[in-house]
Order: sequence, then structure tokens, then C-alpha cells
Amino acid sequence: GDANADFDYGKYHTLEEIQGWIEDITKRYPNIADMVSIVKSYEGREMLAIQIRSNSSSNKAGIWIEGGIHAREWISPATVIYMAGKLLEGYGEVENVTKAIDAFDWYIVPVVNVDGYKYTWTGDRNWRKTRTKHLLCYGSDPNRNWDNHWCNGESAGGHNPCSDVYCGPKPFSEPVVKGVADFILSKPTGYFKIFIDFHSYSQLWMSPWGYTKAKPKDYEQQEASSAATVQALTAVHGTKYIYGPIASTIYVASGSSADWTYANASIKYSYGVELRDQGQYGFLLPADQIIPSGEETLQGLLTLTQFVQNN
Ligand code: ING
Ligand code: ZN
Repeated sequence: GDANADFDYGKYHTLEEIQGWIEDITKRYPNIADMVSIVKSYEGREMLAIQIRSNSSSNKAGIWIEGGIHAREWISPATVIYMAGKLLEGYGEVENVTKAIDAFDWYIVPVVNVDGYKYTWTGDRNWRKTRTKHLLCYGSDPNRNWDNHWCNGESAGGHNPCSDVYCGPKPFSEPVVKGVADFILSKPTGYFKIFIDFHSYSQLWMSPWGYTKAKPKDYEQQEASSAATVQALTAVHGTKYIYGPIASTIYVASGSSADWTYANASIKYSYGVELRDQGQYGFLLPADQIIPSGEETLQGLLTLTQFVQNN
């Protein structure tokens, strides 16, 4: 069907609807968009990305945007979908969008944890992890499964397959996590300049490290990038965000995506972001907040791309 006519950005969508939209929207903008399959999940579902690339001949850097690594955090895929739609619609129409698309190759994955997301619609709305089968329980935490200080033992439950933060039987045991890591490593080192993993909730824009409270060597630039991003985000609807390193802003957590992309894939501007709200509705954020969340997060993101271009 027609992507814009059929798809309501102001509603939450099933995995099937999201996958259909990715197919439609990339066909609607064939000059700048492609659908890319990143990997198949444990249960055999495709993880799909929208690639956006203009014809501008300048040396392109990559930007990786992902949502839905945790299944129940529905505002994350919804916000990522909204932003992808606005980027495609805005190319050649909106100045800061056009510049951002001319400057970067975009890889946008609305739903990383496809099996888990599906399960939140059909089994348990509060599911967080993947759906891999272990002896007693299901699922590993895909944001504890990356091969960087994997399962370092600071968080209770890391080794328990029944815990919501189970790090998995080994690093990269989860196909969806390994798939993203392999895709990033398939590009030349330094190609990806920005990585963002969207979660909810708490309104936090966070950078490495998660595994330790020690400051990373790029701390000053990471903080400056987040400050600029959050300022632009807040300017849209007044939504307050706090920024800082993961470990000192939310809690110590090892084996997360942002630590791995920073340390193992040399992406200085790597973030783990907690979207709306601050706990009033939590994971059950009403759908009428999707578009405001998308609007503010997009302006933060566009400011971040400018910061990275200039630094
Ligand atoms: N919070 C994140 C979690 O994985 C986080 C916080 C982000 C930790 C980035 C490490 C890195 O626990 C939620 N709500 O999932
Ligand atoms: Zn999360």
C-alpha cells in the first residue's frame, strides 16, 4: 500500500505493520532509500533497516540509529519510525534534514529485538528480553549481551537465565545482537561516526561508560555533544532530559551496546537514550505522546549530526 496514506505515525504498530511500512516507505523514496536486511532472529524473523543515502558525492560517514532492543519500550520503535519518515519526507524540503542526509549514510533499525517485540503484542506486554530458550526460562538481555566487559557481575541476576538482565550464555549469543555488531564491523573502521540505541523511559541522553564510573578518554567531547543535543531536544516541547555517562546517570551496566560500539567499533559518539516519560506511564506511554517524542528527538538528532560534522 501507500506508505504515507496507510500508516499512522501517532499509533503503536505491530511488527508486521512496521515491516510492511519499511518496505513501503523505502519504495516510495527509491532515490535515497533502501530496505536492508541485517540478520535473522532466533525465531527466524528478519531485522530490517532503512538505509538513507543521498547522491551528494562528499565522503560519507555512517550513522546507526536503532530502536526496540528492549521489547516493551514501545515509544522507542515509534519514535525511530517517526524520525525516519520525517527524514525521508524532508529531504530537499527542510534545510537541516537535507544537510544531515547529504552528510551521512543512515542506517535506521526501528526494531532490533523482533522476537521480543512480537511477544509483547501476543504474549506478555511487559517482556524485555529476546526469546531464546534456556533450560528454565526464556530470553537474554540484548543490552547486556555485547562483547565488552560482558557479564561483569555488578548487577544482580546477570547469570540467571530467569532474570530480566540475564547477559546470555556467552557474549553475542543473541543473533540480533551479533547481527548488528557484525554489520557495524563489516564497514571500514571509522565509517560509523554516530550510534544511538533508543530505550525508554526516564528522559536521559547517555554516553559511555556503562561498565564503570571512570571517565572515558573522549568524555569532554561526548558531554559537549550531549549538551547540544539535549538543548535542541528540550527547545521543541520543553521536555527535560538529563545527560551524562551511563554508569553515573542511571546505573552501572556492562555488556551494553554503547560501550561496545565505543570501545570495539571506535564510535566516539555512541549513546544509550531513555525516551519519555519520567515514570508517570512508564512503558505504557499513551500514543498521543508519540509525535511529540518524535518531533523533539528528531531536532536533538539533527543538532547532534551538526555537532559531529563540526568536531
Ligand atoms: N534502560 C537501559 C538498560 O539497558 C542503559 C539503560 C542504557 C544501560 C544504555 C546501559 C546502556 O538497562 C532500560 N530501560 O532498558
Ligand atoms: Zn531498554
